[in-house]
Amino acid sequence: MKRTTLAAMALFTLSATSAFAESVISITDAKAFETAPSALAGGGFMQITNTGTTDDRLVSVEADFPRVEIHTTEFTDGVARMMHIDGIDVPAGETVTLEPGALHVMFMGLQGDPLEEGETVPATLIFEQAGEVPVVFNIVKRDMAAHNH
Ligand SMILES: [Cu+2]
Repeated sequence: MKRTTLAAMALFTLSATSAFAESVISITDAKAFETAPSALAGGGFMQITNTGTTDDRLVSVEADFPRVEIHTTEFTDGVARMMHIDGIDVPAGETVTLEPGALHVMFMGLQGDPLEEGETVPATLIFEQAGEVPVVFNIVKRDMAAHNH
């Protein structure tokens, strides 16, 4: 088993729901873009790194919205279309990036309660191996390069 930092191990020990102590997931740059008042959904983005030696898979995301899904984006004739997927593989030793126009978390059912810059969205990522991994998405100003969300 690959050793990680003491801090990470200590955090992991505190996470009673984790099924396998070898699996270490770290999340960086978790963010969501502000949404228009009429938006029905907003996208969540982050980098997921698996520093362990066991392949893992993000299978669901829980947050305080009517529905939260994992989406990918497919382009057909230059038109982006989002598709609901079952999960995202995070192989051992690799980093998977969720970004606009690609894989993302979709916070759904925003009607009348848009994501606003400066707010945060606490969420729980559920992994097959690592179990529950808490994360906080920072809501930031919309990046024009990220226009399809
Ligand atoms: Cu989506």
